[in-house]
Amino acid sequence: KAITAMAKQSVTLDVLSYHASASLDDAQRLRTLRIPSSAHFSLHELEFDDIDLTDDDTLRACLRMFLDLDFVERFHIDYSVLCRWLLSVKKNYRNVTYHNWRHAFNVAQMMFAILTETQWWKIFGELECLALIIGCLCHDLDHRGTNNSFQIKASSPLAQLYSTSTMEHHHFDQCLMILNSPGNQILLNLSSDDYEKVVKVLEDAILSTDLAVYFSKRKAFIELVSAGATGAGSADGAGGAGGAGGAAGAMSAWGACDERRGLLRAMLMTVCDLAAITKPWPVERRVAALVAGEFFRQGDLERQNLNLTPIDIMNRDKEDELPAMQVKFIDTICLPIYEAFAVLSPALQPMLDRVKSNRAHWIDLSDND
Ligand code: 5BB
Ligand code: ZN
Repeated sequence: KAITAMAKQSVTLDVLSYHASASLDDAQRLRTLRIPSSAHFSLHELEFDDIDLTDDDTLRACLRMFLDLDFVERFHIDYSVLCRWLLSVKKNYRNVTYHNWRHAFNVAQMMFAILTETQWWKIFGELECLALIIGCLCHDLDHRGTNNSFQIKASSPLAQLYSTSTMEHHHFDQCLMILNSPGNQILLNLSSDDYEKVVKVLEDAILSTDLAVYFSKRKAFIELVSAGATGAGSADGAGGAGGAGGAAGAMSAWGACDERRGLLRAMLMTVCDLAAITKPWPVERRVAALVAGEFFRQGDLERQNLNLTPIDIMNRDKEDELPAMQVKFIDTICLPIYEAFAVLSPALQPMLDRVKSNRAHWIDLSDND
């Protein structure tokens, strides 16, 4: 539906006007906290679980990631500003069941673990790594627990502003607003050239978390991965002695080409966003219940407010079918991408193994009733 320029402007103002920065006092308190090592928080582990961390711990863990990736030194980030920015990011997540601060934190931890355990941080370089970590922390900002199709069906102001990737555009807007808020400007000391590069990679990264974008890029990505595995993309890896050398050689083909590296970054965002499916079974079972809770709440809203019958995944009456839905989710969305990533790095094979073992658990649960 087309709307007039003036109506669009008023929608824009309406959507973009709300923004809350964290207080200086809270930032000063965080600034004085001791920051334990990454090992203390298990930040390098692919099977990381945030369950035992307090909210303060999650903030300290984020500071640890920024320090260990050398962002604070390299980009001359004012530590007090970083503390305030982190608190503002956290504050701009809502108390929804799944798409909350904890989810964003877990996605960032997974990005940190993958970048460090595969050594891919060398392929992306500091600037893109900074954008990826900021992107993970901000990729679901101000999520309302409802998806893009709900925004369209409810003709929400957000849907009037953006007709595709509705929520993802909003997450990016929120991200930029916080980055531009006085006292929160962690990118202030970058050259204008570097600033523009980070923001472009950041936009790409956040928009890539739309499942529709993932589907549009997946085929090209998987083809490139298989081509590399059979030698077509590994001409520069010819001198590599042994498997590890060959793998590093094959990866340098991704690093050398802007387009391929962009594709890798986009797929990496999805891999981190969906990583709950790669966690040990007790974690996966717990998180799946949170996802289901949020879906069911959207279904309730559709019934109450829009007078619609929700689709099965959002219909509380179909709760029994949850295990079967998870199997379908794994087969159609998850397995192909984690298979490709296990080919790219043997360090990521454990993620694929756990997707398969979680699949067996969900099959078990769907059979036995
Ligand atoms: C996913 C795409 N969606 C538009 C329609 C439903 N499907 S699904 O059939 O693959 C599906 C996925 C059905 C049920 C699901 O959860 C029931 C508890 C899920 C599912 N989605 N399960 C999960 O464990 C997770 Br994690 C997710 C991801 C939820 C966020 C969706 C955003 C995707 C961004 C790439
Ligand atoms: Zn997400």
